[in-house]
Amino acid sequence: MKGIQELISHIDRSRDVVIQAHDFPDHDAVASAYALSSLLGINELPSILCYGGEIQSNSLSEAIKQLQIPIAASSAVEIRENAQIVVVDGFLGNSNIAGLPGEVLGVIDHHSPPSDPDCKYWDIREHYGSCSTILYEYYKISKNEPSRSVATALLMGLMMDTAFMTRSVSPVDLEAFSVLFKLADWQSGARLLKNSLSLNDLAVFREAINSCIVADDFCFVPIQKECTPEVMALVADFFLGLREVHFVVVLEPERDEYRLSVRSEDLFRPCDVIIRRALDGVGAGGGHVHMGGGSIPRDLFPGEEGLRKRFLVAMGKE
Ligand SMILES: [Mn+2]
Repeated sequence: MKGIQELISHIDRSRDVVIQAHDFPDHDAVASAYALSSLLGINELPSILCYGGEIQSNSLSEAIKQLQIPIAASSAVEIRENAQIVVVDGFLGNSNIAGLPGEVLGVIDHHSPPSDPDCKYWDIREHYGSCSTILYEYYKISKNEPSRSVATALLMGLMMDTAFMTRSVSPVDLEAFSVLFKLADWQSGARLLKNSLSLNDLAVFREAINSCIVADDFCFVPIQKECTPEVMALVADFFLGLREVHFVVVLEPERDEYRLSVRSEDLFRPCDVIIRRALDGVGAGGGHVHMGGGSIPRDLFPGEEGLRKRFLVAMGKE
């Protein structure tokens, strides 16, 4: 199995190592980056942690503060031309990774890649519930124990990506859960994760409840208010919690594009496949079986009803 020693064998110690979480990162991306840099640190390899875009999740910025995770926006760190970049929880073929200077040396991810990455080291485990679980295994195989802070971050990443162990959970995720649980400060972790909404977000939920269109078990939720990806994801999860609904698309406008958050409870309608089909020619997206997302530039937007129809067709319902 791949692991930290194989990654290290590709690293040139005379050049900077940069670990990059995907743009507008989530708990899993930041935890994976943090755990990887700590493990490299144990092997006397310093690294720089960064992410593209900004952090739009309150609970994530709180977690970064509390766990003292040394990560910053890529715009705020100096990255040299000859830096070696390791991307976690997403990869360059994907539209959500900021193009940084330097060479992409490695990719560690659990999303299905559009194509095989073209770099020296890659480790993609699509059947894992979180990228944090891969990093848990890197620690295990190298016989190192994550610090309390790293374990807490990893456990939060795992819990977030699996919706508290109810989605895409594989046996290794369960193992990671039980090991990390004993090492982590889960009380603080849980408090942060369970309080990611605020009263300000109620307006978005109110609008979503008023605007949703249900056809059979497909719920389409167009909202006009701009909101963070985190709130959008929670709106999507909320509708998926309705007994009659098995597939959800939440649509939200951003400055120059529309964003989508997609959820599925049906193995025969995996989010990544349906999203790519529905957005063919107008946008980009991807994800896993149970969750995914995408974006459509404003000038290609087919209209709310046009988009809803595209999803119906993609699911073979029309
Ligand atoms: Mn992830």
